[in-house]
Amino acid sequence: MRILVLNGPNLNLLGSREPEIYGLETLADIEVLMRNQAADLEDVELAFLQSNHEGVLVDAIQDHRDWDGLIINAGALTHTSVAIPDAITSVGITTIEVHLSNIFAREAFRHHSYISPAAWGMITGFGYRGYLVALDLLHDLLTEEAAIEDLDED
Ligand code: CA2
Repeated sequence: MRILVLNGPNLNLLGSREPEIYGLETLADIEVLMRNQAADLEDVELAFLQSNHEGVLVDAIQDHRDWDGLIINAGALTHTSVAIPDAITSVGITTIEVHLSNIFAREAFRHHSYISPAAWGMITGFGYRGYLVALDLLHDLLTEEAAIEDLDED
């Protein structure tokens, strides 16, 4: 089971600024935690990418079109990008949207996500823990999807 983890603009700054909003963990810390969890799940391969550029994120989604799942925190592009949800929908990858902060408890412009309609669901407001919950959920969901496909083949 191959899962791509994408992080958008400014998330490379995690751990260095605004810890009261985004927590103390760096993106590298989150990657280590997710890789440890993936090792426990045994059948999961992870790839990580952070970019400040919308097109790089779109390219990454297209390049991983054969992968099984996507965990994405598109950062501020969540509230502006049409190209990212279009890419997700085009490749048909099972997706969970994650936000460190609770976007609904913040400024009104953060309440709307263009990513959500293309995603299976959203986890928002639990800091780095959201990424770990997303990995668990995606693993569960993809395992279930594979079992249903097996049944359909019988
Ligand atoms: O809560 C989230 O995860 C967000 O996706 C983070 C975005 C924000 O624009 C979204 O509304 C919600 C911002 C990421 C900026 O990350 C920083 C991390 C540390 C220091 C400064 C910015």
